Amino acid sequence: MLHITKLLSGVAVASLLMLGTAAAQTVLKSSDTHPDGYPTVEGVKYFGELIKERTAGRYSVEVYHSAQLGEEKDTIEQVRSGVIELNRVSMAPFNGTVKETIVPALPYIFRSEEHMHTVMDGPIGDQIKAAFEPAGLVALAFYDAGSRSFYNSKKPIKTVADMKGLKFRVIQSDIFVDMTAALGANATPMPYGEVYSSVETGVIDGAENNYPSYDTAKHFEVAKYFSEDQHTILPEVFVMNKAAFDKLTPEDQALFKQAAKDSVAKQRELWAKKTGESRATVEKAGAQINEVEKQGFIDAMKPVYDKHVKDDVLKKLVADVQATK
Ligand code: GTR
Repeated sequence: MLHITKLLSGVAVASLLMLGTAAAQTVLKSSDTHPDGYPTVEGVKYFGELIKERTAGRYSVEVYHSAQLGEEKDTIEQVRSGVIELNRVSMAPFNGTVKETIVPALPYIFRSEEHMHTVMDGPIGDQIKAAFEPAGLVALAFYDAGSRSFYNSKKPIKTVADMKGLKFRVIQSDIFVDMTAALGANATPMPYGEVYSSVETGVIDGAENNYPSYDTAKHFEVAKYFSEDQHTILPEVFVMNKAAFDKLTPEDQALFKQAAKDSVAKQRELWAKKTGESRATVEKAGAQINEVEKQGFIDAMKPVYDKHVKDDVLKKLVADVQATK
């Protein structure tokens, strides 16, 4: 080997070595609707660094942020069909296909972010993760997304009565449509990327989201009243195409799961920091933040539970979440 190397020029050796490395590498594609630097994007990048390091470069991840691969619903189809291997999305668009995701999407199901963590880090979270498999996906991790609240261009919402007649964009899930209707307002599900211009042109009065989304998508520029009703504390999900996951060796599968788990701690840390920063940014830019009489909102949710928590599996899950301390 040594004298063969001697026969080849330095350049040829270098390119041979590079070819060798390239052949052994698999780059997994991951999508995210958020811009570079957003906590979910950084969480997945961290996962990528961990698997690269732990597989000695055999696997790495390329994150296509800023909706480069399309709006969330389209990218869900891409990861289910294997066009991309990974995706970080909200769980709300899965409410119609993976019924267990209904539970964390229910308004006011979680008493606090700590309660959500306890539930989703435990056996209930495992049951929800397992429910993704028939949809062709392996749920690798849940990431923080804080709480979602309504914001609009017209006025502060203090009580349920203030919601009357307002038009909101909601995330694409029937639960969110029915929740908004139960509060006396109108809901239009539409892709995230259309929210800004729809509020700007008056097609809708506002939307609902957490502070980092309200900030980074610049929705505060067109809808300055942010009312903290905190209707959901729905975590994000980081998924992998099941066929791609099944192709990994059992050792690599364990390694991917561990890296995903390790990325959760990182993402939560980044999330907490970003939430505070975003709140400060929007306030500085003129957003009017107000507290809401939450009990009225909670009381109005009975029809949503009655309609969506129908079968025994969901009833038990809801009871189990409520019983979790
Ligand atoms: C964000 C979430 C995104 C997307 C967006 C939306 O909070 O992180 O994945 O679902 O909300 O409302 O469409």
